[in-house]
Amino acid sequence: MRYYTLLTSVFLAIQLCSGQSSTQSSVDPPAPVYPIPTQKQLDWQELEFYGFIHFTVNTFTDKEWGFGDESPEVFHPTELDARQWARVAKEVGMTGLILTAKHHDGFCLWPSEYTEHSVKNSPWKDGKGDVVQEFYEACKEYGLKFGVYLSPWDRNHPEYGREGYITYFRNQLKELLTNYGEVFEMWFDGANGGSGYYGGANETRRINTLEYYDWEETYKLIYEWSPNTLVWGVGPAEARWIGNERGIANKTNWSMLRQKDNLAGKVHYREFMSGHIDGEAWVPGEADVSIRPGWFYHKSEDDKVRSLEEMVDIYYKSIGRNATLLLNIPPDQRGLFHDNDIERLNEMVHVIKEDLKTNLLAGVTVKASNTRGKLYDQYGVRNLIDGDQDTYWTTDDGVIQSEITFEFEVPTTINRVLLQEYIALGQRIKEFDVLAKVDNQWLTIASETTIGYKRILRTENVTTQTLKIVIKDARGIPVLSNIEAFHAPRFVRNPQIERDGDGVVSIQAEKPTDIIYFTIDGSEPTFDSPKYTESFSMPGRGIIKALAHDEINDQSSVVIHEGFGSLKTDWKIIDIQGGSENNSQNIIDGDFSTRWTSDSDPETEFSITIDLNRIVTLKGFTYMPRSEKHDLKHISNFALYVSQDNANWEKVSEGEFSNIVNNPILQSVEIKPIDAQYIRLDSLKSTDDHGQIAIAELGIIE
Ligand code: FUL
Repeated sequence: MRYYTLLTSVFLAIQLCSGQSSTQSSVDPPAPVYPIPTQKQLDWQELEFYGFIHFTVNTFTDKEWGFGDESPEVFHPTELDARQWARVAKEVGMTGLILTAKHHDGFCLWPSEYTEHSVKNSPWKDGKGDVVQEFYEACKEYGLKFGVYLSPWDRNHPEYGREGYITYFRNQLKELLTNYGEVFEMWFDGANGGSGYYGGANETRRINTLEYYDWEETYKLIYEWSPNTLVWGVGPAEARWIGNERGIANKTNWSMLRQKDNLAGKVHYREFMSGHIDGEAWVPGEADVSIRPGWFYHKSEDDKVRSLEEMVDIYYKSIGRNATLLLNIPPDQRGLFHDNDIERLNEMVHVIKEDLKTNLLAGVTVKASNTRGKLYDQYGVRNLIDGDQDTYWTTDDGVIQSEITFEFEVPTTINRVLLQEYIALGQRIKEFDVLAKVDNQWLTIASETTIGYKRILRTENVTTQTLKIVIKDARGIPVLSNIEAFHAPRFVRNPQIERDGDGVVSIQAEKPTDIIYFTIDGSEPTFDSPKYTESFSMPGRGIIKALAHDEINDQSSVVIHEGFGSLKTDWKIIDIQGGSENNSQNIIDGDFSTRWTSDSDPETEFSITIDLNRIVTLKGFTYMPRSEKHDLKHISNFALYVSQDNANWEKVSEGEFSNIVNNPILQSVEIKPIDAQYIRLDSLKSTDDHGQIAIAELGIIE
């Protein structure tokens, strides 16, 4: 080793004396810090942003999970055009699309040889169509990667839960992986087992996901059929779920996972949000989220497309936190993306493009406290700003703590910092700071943990001539490929409109200097509308619309609408079965952060009866599950009864809150309008066999 060091310095000295170009280097690259990604995983990570398409019988039955007994007859898109999906995806910068070829209901969007439960028995194209084929061709035409979702759970198949289904499942996998073009990602959802049609058995079937599919063998077959396909989700997957359906990774996000533990059922899925610093396998996170509350299209959600603010946040909290973003846009009953979704997508991409438009670090003076091989360009700091992901800066062996300093020619305002590690050699950085010199003092503008493939920090505006990145701790010497900085325009966040239990409304803007304009008559607020100065009373039903305006930067938020029903102050819970009356007021206090819980064994189904204190024309009800506390269960199956006199009751709805475990959002159930004063909600089944069920709030739709 000493001999090597001596030789290296002699070589260096000769080079310096002869003024030789320092690019011909003999300094070894840094040793990898394991685990490291495969080439397939590296290529996949670079895709960054791709789309999800949830489309099947559910689109026509208005459900999130089909039971499996849907007739193929219901599948009848009138204007299905996969080229529209691909065109929109391409225009907004997506790199691929993944289609639900088969969701939990078992209906196949391609004419599978192995079942009659498919498009071939639907009226669409007289049973001669193949959505997967059309989708594949559209992806090809627009230069997008082609991906498929094949639900391991099949609520239609008679053999599900038994051996026969595994053969069926693998046959279908083979069809999808070999009959079309190359599949870039195979998506295996984790929801598996429960009630279903199962060929007419109409029963509950539970399986052990870890064992039932013999994933080892199944994966072997997949790679035989399609070696370049990246497998996502269950089994020894090459990429992982991010642990929620909100599209959000934790700030600390490792691309490693203790996969062995995971396969032994020892990892809670919440851990997926951060991965494991000591994970033995490279299993990077993919953040999936729908542009609407549900994964499938529901007309009732046309006005519930996620706000621009939320979409922008999702981008920064997924791609900006070392995850890929899989964004769902559900085609409607025509088989086309809805205009509202397209508009929001375009708005989101516009904001991101504006935010990250001009890299202010391109061409600035940059220095590092240490560079591997000293004067060699091979690992020099200019590699950080050369726009080339394949070149990197790194340090001498053993030098972890290090600093990179950027010197602007003139004082420059920044509020975004983008950093990338050269992950081919492993993910390393554990702790780093970003500092700016302001009035000759170092100001810490960010103190962070991981970087990974990409990290984008949103900071306050800071005007500085010197910016410094301080690497404080890492799993090995730092190896960074890129650093950029930007000055994003001010994005004015939506004002928050709240009404308390007494009917007092308050509206709050993000910054005290923002001016809020609002209306209460349903009209769109303009700069001529009243300015909000203090809270006001609005006990009855109504709608408030508001926008926030930043006069200095001349930027406005979007207009936010908040509809309120009548106050529930007159409501009374007159009966509660299967749980104590204590805290029952929390069910109707208008506050999602308080809750009521049922008895610990919800096998004893519970029911709640509410007196609305007046006859209303009821159009439905809402149920807000408790979303933050994970050891509490939710209602999965319900029945709703109504009455005008608390004596004669009529059942007006019965159903399932599908996917409530992974996506515990406000559940809205619409019914045929009916006059009622009393409502009774029966919980018929919970999301798990044991434990208490929590209810944050019940409401009505008038
Ligand atoms: C979930 C499924 O149960 C949903 O229906 C949806 O497909 C989502 C992407 O994954 O777990």
